[in-house]
Amino acid sequence: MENEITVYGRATSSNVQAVMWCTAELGISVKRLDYGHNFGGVDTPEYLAMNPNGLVPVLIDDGEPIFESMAIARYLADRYRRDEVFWPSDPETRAQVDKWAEWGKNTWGAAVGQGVFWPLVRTSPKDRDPAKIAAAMAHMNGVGKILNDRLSASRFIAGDVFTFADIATGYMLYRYFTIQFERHDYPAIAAYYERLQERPAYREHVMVSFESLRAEGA
Ligand SMILES: N[C@@H](CCC(=O)N[C@@H](CS)C(=O)NCC(=O)O)C(=O)O
Repeated sequence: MENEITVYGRATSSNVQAVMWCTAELGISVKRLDYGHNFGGVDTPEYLAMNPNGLVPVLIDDGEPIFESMAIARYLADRYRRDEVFWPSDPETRAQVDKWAEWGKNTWGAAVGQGVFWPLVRTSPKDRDPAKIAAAMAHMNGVGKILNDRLSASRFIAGDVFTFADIATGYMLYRYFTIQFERHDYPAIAAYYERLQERPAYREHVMVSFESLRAEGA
């Protein structure tokens, strides 16, 4: 019998969402187990042996556990390669995709997390620091301009076709567009978000309610 691929992590975690979206785009089936936040289970010795950070996601294929969502996604893309466009095997061609994947996760995704998700969803109004939020939003808008400019010139982040980099760039967009705040007008980002929503895997794994994560009064 073939080994079952297991993802540990709740469906409401954005990092789990990126991994699950990737598995669906690769056409591989995985078992996802609810761990983390209200489900707990991440502070046991067994879980910490898989990921000493006590965070989700963790992936088990047929070897050692893998943590860090992008390390997991890259592993899956390498091992279950869909085609030479989504995740090219040539290092130079792949780097052109991967530079945007890294940027999507660590620059854009982080800016959305710090600019709106953490302050407006995960932090109670009484604990918010308006000056800090304004600075984080200004930073997010600056990064958003880079994204909007890029997407004005190409349909997807690494070019005109959907690649691995779109997972790392697109997984925070559901939150970006559903959290209530005064969004800057970035038409190319909005059109890109529409394009991503045409993908069943995006709708299933990324467009997941985050209501259970709201801090008191948020
Ligand atoms: N850099 C890590 C971050 C992992 C992370 O921060 N996970 C969050 C959820 S998005 C978590 O485990 N939070 C605690 C919990 O759910 O119990 C990754 O990309 O996998």
